[in-house]
Amino acid sequence: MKIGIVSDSHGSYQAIDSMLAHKEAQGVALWLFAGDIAMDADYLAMVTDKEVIRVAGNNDWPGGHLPDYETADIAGHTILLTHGHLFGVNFGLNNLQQAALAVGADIAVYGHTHVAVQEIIDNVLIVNPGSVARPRDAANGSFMVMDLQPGKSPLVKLIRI
Ligand SMILES: [Mn+2]
Repeated sequence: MKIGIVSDSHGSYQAIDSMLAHKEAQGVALWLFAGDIAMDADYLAMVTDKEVIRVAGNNDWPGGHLPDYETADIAGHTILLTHGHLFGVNFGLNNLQQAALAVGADIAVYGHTHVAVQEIIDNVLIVNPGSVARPRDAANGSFMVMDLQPGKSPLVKLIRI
């Protein structure tokens, strides 16, 4: 199953449109939105007609209607989705990795830093798709697609829009 992962669009529907127009976004069956901001996730769900699993970012406070964490069981894998600020991701990924283990997740997805990351720490795959609108690691925004198959390691691709 091909899933899309996006974060930190910060109000740019244009960035979301550019992402959706990319050939790598074709065939995505489900989206994960790692926060900042909630209305953008609503927009993504509206224009794609796909399920968008979403969490709140630090800029969705106060008044956000979204949870701080979600877990999703997809194609034999368990994913912990969270924005990351509550786990201090600017200072390291250990807290996030521990949280994933605590909920039985083999994959953790976060955002917040606007820097794309793909790393395996003690059997937990940790990914950050970067920011689709305000990247801090390159000139162009980014998102990820992940192919999930039962019993196989996830295949992750970082895409620049
Ligand atoms: Mn943030």
